[in-house]
Amino acid sequence: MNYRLIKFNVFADARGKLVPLEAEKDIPFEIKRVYYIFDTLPDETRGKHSHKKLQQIIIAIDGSCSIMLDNGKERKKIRLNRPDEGLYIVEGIWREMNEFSYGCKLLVLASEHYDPDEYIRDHSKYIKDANR
Ligand code: T46
Repeated sequence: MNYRLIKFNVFADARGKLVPLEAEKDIPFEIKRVYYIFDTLPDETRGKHSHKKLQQIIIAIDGSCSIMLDNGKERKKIRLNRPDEGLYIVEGIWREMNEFSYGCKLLVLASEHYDPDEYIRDHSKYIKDANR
């Protein structure tokens, strides 16, 4: 399964902690877009799609959530619960996010601008293409 958990450098001192994220250094791609997800609900599921070329890093900067990854052959469930760790997902991986803690906030760094045509939202088509 093509994903990686990346541990970021934390600068901690008496005032608190700081994590810098630099494109093509801490983040393995040029960052073209940043978005964040908040006011999440424990019973809701987000995602349910794959991307044709988009790479992303998802960071639970507050709280936690589960992310189910599916490459058409195997599935992996990951619990994201650290603000100093990012889940790196490359293109072609189906993802579903759920089991959000109250107040969970996700910060997402993306390798491409937003393009709704770049999403694959039909799971049976995804599975068919992945096993071709
Ligand atoms: C992903 C997971 C982790 C925009 O207008 N611009 C954007 O950059 C994004 C990401 C979304 N939108 C609009 C499109 C929808 O009307 O925001 C609305 C909610 O987006 P969506 O249903 O795609 O949200 P999620 O949480 O299901 O998925 C998002 C990303 O779309 C996706 O790439 O991997 O977060």
